Amino acid sequence: MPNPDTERILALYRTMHLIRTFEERVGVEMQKGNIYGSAHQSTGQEAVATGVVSQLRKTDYLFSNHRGHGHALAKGANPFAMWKELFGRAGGTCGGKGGSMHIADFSVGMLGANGIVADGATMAVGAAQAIRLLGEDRIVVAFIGDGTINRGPFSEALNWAKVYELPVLFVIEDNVYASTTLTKTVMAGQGVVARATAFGVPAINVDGNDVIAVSDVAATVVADVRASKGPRLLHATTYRVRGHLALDKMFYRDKKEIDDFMVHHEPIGKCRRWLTDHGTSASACDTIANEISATIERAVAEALAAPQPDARLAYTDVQDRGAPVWHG
Ligand SMILES: Cc1ncc(C[n+]2csc(CCOP(=O)(O)OP(=O)(O)O)c2C)c(N)n1
Ligand SMILES: [Mg+2]
Repeated sequence: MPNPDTERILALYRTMHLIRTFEERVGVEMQKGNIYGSAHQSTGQEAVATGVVSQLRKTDYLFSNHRGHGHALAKGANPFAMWKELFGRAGGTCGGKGGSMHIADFSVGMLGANGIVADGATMAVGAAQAIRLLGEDRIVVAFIGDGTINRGPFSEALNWAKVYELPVLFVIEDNVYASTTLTKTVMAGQGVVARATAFGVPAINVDGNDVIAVSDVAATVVADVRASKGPRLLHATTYRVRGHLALDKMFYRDKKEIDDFMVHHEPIGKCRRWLTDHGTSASACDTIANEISATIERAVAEALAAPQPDARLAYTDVQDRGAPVWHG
């Protein structure tokens, strides 16, 4: 008899593949000089975005950070438009004017990546406050890096979210590094969960390399937030396989660390093992991977062939149109 969970796990497997294939191609296109600005890959971290977002509704809001491609893809952003954005082309998610660190797609609740470390946390709290004031039936999730929790706005966000018991889930995507620094060497106290608990925010650890575990734990915390029980924090431990930026040569770490992760903890292989152990054929898994490779191939080709944005649109979609006067 087929395992009742198989369809659900196959969907998680597909999303992780989409993110991995997208991110690995980012490295290739960066080397070729096709991507404007910087781009940060989330290779190795796919189970966190995939597992958490699997418990969200399209109408829920998501805030990302500088490493945001996976979050956007998991939330349903269109990879064709995302590639156009990375290449600075018309038809990109932000009209080709934002680039990797500003990908947003309001139609699926993806309210934006952003390059200012920790500001996703405070913006998420603002959105949660708006939801409360408007009486809307949705929640907010903010993906935050392990290094980011040492910035002041993170504490401010936790405090405000708890004081007003706002519908926000903070997901700490702990990939061990903050740029080139081992985060644990610059972090005081007893860790992420203890820090959240100090603010009265219930928090829980999860193996962020196990997409089924992330999805299952997220089901509980998302349900709590949805039931107006106030903010929650999920600390997902994972690993950043690539450098901080796509061009980072990673001189600050031993490559053995990466090999160890790929052999023992890598999330897509782990999920594939679950599937094949529970009756899915290897060829069915390969078909998913091949379909996704073909999609990314087409998306990249289409984006490279797309025109540059119309120069006359340079001052549209910006908050301040440049007039040197105060509009107070
Ligand atoms: C306010 C601010 N300070 C510094 C930076 C430079 N910076 C970009 S990413 C980063 C490290 C973030 O580490 P972490 O939160 O662990 O996220 P990860 O890159 O590992 O996903 C830093 C210091 C920034 N973008 N914004
Ligand atoms: Mg980190």
